[in-house]
Amino acid sequence: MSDLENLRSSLLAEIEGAADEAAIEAVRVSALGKKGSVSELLKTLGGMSAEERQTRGAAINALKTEVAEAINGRKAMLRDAAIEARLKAETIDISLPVRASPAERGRIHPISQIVDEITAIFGDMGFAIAEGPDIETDYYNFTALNFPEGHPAREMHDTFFFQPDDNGERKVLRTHTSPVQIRTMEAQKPPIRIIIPGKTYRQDSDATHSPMFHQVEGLVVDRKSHVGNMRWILEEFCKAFFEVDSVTMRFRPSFFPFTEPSFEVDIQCDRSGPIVKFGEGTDWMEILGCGMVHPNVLRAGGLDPDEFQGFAWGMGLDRIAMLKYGMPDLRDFFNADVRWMNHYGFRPLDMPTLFGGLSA
Ligand code: 2U9
Repeated sequence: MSDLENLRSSLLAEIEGAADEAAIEAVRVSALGKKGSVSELLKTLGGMSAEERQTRGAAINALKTEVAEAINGRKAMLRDAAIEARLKAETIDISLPVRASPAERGRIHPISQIVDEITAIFGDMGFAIAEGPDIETDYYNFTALNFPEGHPAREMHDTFFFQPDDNGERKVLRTHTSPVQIRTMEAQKPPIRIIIPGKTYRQDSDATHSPMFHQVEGLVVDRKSHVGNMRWILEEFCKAFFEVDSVTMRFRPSFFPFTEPSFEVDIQCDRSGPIVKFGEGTDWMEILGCGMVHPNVLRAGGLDPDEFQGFAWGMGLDRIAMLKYGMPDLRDFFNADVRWMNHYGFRPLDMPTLFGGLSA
């Protein structure tokens, strides 16, 4: 085989074997570059006789053309293959969402979560939700609830008063959700089973008190409702709410103008560790107040106390949320800090239910 044929077959083999664009470029430089094997051969033409140049020159030029074409062909093939591979690797699924949907990114505030949990528990026991205005009359907030004019308990509520209107009536920001029970008794006949979650207002502010806070109250009115029914309902509620199999509760005598007898209720717990554990331990923690609805309050709701009797209870939601979810400062609840919400908030699609779990 002549030297040209040798060079041709070795260059064509190298071209064929070049695996990527960098390799084929290296072959091009080694053959057709300034000091490439084919270029060096072309340089020898100058020293040849005219006759030799005609045959040898034509052969070298033919080799150069063939090698250049083979290189270009291989280069184009490798470029197409590289584009093909990149397209495959960079495939985009355009059906995927660009960013997480609001339902995945948003968070439910712990207070809303607690309201949803309590609603699920009492809803399961046949209670309805009742609501009423945040701005109340003095009558619904105090008088109808058996707070006599000038009674010291009115002062204990640290009420926010509005300026008197043209009739001299002074509206208030409701200090409890209890006016809603009066409005419900006026509007519907017993049996009544309602819970009233909502915002309430008192002039008080520190790490555990906020001027706007949240309560849930409950009311049952029927012909024969009694303290035993109340105790059972509150025990069932506490077991479900604190997600434990049993609770021990203590009913201490107390005083509220709107109930008689009245009780403050403690739940047994273990406060020795960093978080309070319910359903075990030797400590007590007050969680709610309750009592049998005072006859004057039934009368204010348009009901005859000789015919109907009822019981009611009230609970501060903010403190209960702090206890259940280990949040140390109440003021964070109302700071609208997204980082706090991301940490303590709940996923919107994890709705609290008794069968699926309240807070799991
Ligand atoms: C009507 C009749 C009776 C609601 C009740 C309590 C006891 C009670 C406090 C708990 C902590 C308020 O948030 S708190 O400071 N509430 O102890 N509430 S009985 O009794 C009613 C309500 C309406 C017509």
